[in-house]
Amino acid sequence: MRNIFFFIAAFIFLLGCGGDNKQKLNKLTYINDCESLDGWDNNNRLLSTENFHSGRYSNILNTNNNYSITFSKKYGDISKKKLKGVKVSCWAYFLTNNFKGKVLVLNLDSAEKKVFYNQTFMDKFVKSPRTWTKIEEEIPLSRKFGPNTIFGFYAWSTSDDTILVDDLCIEFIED
Ligand SMILES: [Ca+2]
Repeated sequence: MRNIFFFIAAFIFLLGCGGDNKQKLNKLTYINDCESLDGWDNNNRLLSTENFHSGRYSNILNTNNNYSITFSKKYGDISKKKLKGVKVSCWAYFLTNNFKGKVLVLNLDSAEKKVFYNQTFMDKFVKSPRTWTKIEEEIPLSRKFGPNTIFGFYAWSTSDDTILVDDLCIEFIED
């Protein structure tokens, strides 16, 4: 019976960010539930054990810690195909009624310059404080990028109010 539960858990994990897109069954989805930060930049990131969406940890954003754990990976190490878009998501927990000033950032850099930047504003999604809310946006990419382009993804706070984020996910959608 235990094996069945493991199989179901593994299958749910493979589905990625949620939904039924076949793309999520390959290695184009990167998720961090804040339980293990191996492979993600975790410089001085604050973790909360008091409130979380999954497991036992979430990531605290406040005045002194403006950035969440950060995904950073070279395009050539993600896919050899042209991308038609990227879906970013996380779960967020606001402690106050001020929903402004918190964003998910998708940032693409080449060696020479910034090549693409998108902010997903959390206040479009959050309806009430002290409840976990899913923040999600599919960002179309119309141009081609070189294999050395770095895809960066993180949550960013530009206001003083403390929030928690958990289950950060970035999914690459091939053309
Ligand atoms: Ca978690």
